[in-house]
Amino acid sequence: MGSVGSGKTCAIRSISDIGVVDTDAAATDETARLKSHTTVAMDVGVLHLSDNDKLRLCGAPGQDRFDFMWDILLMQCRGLVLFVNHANPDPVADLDHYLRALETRLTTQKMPMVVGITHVDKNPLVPLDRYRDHLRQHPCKFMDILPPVFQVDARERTQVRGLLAALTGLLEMAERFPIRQRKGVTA
Ligand SMILES: Nc1nc2c(ncn2[C@@H]2O[C@H](COP(=O)(O)OP(=O)(O)OP(=O)(O)O)[C@@H](O)[C@H]2O)c(=O)[nH]1
Ligand SMILES: [Mg+2]
Repeated sequence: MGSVGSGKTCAIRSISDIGVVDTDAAATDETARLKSHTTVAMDVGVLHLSDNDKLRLCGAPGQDRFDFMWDILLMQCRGLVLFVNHANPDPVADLDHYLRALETRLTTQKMPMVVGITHVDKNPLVPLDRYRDHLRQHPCKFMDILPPVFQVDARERTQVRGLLAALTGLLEMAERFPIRQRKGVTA
């Protein structure tokens, strides 16, 4: 999930071992000022981790008007990557917007999550600690631990892979260790 143009579709295209099924359509609203196409339903890709393990990758639309897809995708979701476009005018507000959207939907469950900050190359002098501070100051109930924040270029396979490796680590931890034993763990 994450803001329009943050790189959700791009990240899945960078990493998927199968041809990505996307639902990009020509942008006709204010999104057209940012880019020519936008996701209207979902992207689907697959990453093979080993002979037996694979991650199914689903990309959500960034636009609020397609938020019914967030409900559908979150129903089947095991872990979340939240993308934030660092070059947007107020990216911390973007982060907060999607956190609130998640909080209203994930009322009874925990969801492992990592945060990927994209387009840092366009705004390299602004530190990423602002996102970590915001997460620390605005914890959400669905968060089991404070989500790690990474700089990532969604066009770079190795960087997206790193992000997903962190998420699979969190998933494994959630499976192996009960919540009570992990109290106080931060990232
Ligand atoms: N300069 C720069 N460009 C990036 C980076 N990451 C992704 N991009 C580009 O940003 C654009 C992201 O577009 P999409 O992947 O369609 O964005 P999206 O998040 O799927 O957007 P919606 O589907 O509209 O919500 C692409 O043109 C990428 O090539 C980055 O770190 N730096
Ligand atoms: Mg997209």
